[in-house]
Amino acid sequence: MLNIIICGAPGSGKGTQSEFIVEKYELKHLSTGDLLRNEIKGKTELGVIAEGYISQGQLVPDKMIIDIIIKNIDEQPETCKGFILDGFPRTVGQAEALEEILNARNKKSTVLLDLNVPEEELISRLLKRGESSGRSDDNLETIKKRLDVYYSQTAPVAEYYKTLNKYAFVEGVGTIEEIFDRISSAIEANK
Ligand code: B4P
Repeated sequence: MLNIIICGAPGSGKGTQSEFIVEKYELKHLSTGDLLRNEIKGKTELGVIAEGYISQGQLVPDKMIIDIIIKNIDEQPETCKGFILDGFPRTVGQAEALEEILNARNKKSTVLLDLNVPEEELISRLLKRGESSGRSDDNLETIKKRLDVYYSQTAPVAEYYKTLNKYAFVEGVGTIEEIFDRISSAIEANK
């Protein structure tokens, strides 16, 4: 079973690359960003709470996200070949919880892919996406807040996976195909 974590700053291409990983390795895609946006779209109680955090560029509380992940992992059939965890874990608390959740189910994380992209490129990609995405967080002010949150709360997750010897640096600039080739090599080297 492959349980791949894809990590990186906002706009680093996590969602874009996850689609290719899903296709090649037949994994179940769990994007916490997409799951939250579905809740917001459905105007659920959880969605209303999440929207307040997301539109301010903040992370939603760990407990809320961990509950969503547990539900989605437990919903998968026995035949599931594994997961691509896109945008989760985003804090060390979430990372510790993930490892416990997987251990309790006799599963293991495979590797964390750390997509690295310079800040100017991230901002330009997200502003471009904002022209059509309709997302409340794709504007310059909120993008800057999201980057601050990433450096202070999410970057330590990569350090945590280095201590577990499950870390792969991925250069995130280039064509989508070039980056996917680097990702495939990192997965092959760690599976
Ligand atoms: P996410 O949905 O995870 O969004 P993201 O970080 O903005 O996007 P991603 O990196 O996937 O970028 P994409 O591939 O689309 O999170 C949104 C919010 O939800 C968070 O800020 C937070 O509030 C909340 N949240 C989510 N998970 C949470 C958690 N675990 N805990 C707490 N809160 C959580 O790429 C961006 C753009 O770049 C696209 O337009 C794409 O076309 C372009 N692009 C991609 N690759 C490219 C390339 N190689 N070259 C040029 N452009 C490229």
